[in-house]
Amino acid sequence: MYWKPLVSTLSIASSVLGKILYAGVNESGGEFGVWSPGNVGFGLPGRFNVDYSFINKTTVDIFVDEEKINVFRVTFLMERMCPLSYGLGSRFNETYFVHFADAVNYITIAKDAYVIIDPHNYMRYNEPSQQPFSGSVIGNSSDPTAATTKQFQQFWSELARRFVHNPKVIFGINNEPHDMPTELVLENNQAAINGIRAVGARQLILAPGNAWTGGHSWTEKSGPAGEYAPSSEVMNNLFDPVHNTALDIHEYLDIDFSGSHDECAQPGPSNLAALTAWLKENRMKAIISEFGGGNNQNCIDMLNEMLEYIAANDEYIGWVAWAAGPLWGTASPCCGPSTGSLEPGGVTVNETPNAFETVWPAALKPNIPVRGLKRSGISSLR
Ligand SMILES: *[C@@H]1O[C@H](CO)[C@@H](O)[C@H](O)[C@H]1NC(C)=O
Ligand SMILES: *[C@@H]1O[C@H](CO)[C@@H](O)[C@H](O)[C@H]1NC(C)=O
Ligand SMILES: *[C@@H]1O[C@H](CO)[C@@H](O)[C@H](O)[C@H]1NC(C)=O
Ligand SMILES: CC(=O)N[C@H]1CO[C@H](CO)[C@@H](O)[C@@H]1O
Repeated sequence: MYWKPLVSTLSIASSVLGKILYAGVNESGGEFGVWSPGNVGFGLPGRFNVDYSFINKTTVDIFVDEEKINVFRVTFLMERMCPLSYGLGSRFNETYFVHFADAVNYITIAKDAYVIIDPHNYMRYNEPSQQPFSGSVIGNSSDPTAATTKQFQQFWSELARRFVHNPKVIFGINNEPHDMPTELVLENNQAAINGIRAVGARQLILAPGNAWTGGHSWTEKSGPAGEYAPSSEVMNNLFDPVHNTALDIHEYLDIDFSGSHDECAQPGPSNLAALTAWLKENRMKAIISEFGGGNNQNCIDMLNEMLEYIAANDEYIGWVAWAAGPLWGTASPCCGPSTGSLEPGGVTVNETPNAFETVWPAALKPNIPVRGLKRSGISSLR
């Protein structure tokens, strides 16, 4: 419905300005407050602005008006959107949905930026108390408590139907699937795409791979015994009837790619090279929707190096740093305790300036192609 073929002058302009269409931050918080090993159901449904929250509108204003970014990835928890008593599917908790939609509408309508809708669930549902490892893998037919792939499709149909008239949303299918058959990641991704397209929604979709959707391991097997196929063997079978699906890639620069260490040891360009070649070969695009490095000169250099690499390779259409969000406080969502979050106005545990005042101006802001970013029209690959 919002599909418009791009006129040729636009494509010329964008090739002059570079291909990075989206640049921004994660807004993490909607999935908070459920961690409690052995205490199933802890934090559900949760209290808005106490256990969970989506955005601080003042900091969204700062990011859009002063920092000139054009995209936010807004996380939520599927067990809150679809309470366990309803099951995964088309029946939502309308209270939770209204708070989530308020965040999405603020960013997309009031601020005219894009939002990546992110069910932060690791392709699992029903038991988030030890995420990312707890919960039943969606579509696991040997697990009677698992939600089915069909239910996941119904969930996505309903979510897309509610945003079908909002051209500035982007549908992120799920955060970081891992330790499951890669063919099942594909099957669930395809079900989500089918569900979204079935209601007439034509906006950009982001599909994750297996193994935490890591860019560096895209062409490698995963699982404790290497039993799961590389994402590269499987994800080129995705089919989108409107050709508006990109891959959703995460890439942290620390030793084990987890984003939990201060030091950076994994260079973006060489670690992404195999993925880049695969994307080129398969004529696909990707967005780096989570990445980060600590508050130190080596990480700042390596972040700049990765973002320059992303800008130089047309296979990448954007990046979204991890993470801002209203509930981090002095906690550090990425890269060691002394780094802090990207939330404007915050400090670290040591009461020193957080990453918004250190890493952001040194390594992220300089890489925002302010004039080249997509500012209008339906979310798309180009
Ligand atoms: C829906 O969400 C609200 C707000 O978190 C909560 O108070 C309410 O109990 C939830 N309802 C169900 C059925 O989970
Ligand atoms: C699927 O469920 C079975 C039975 O609960 C379990 O043994 C298996 O590990 C599950 N598979 C995955 C990928 O989680
Ligand atoms: C929202 O952000 C502003 C600017 O950093 C800050 O002054 C305010 O306290 C924040 N509000 C909440 C509820 O965290
Ligand atoms: C790198 C990092 O800290 N990632 C964490 C971000 O927050 C989610 C929960 O919202 C964690 O699961 C990730 O590990």
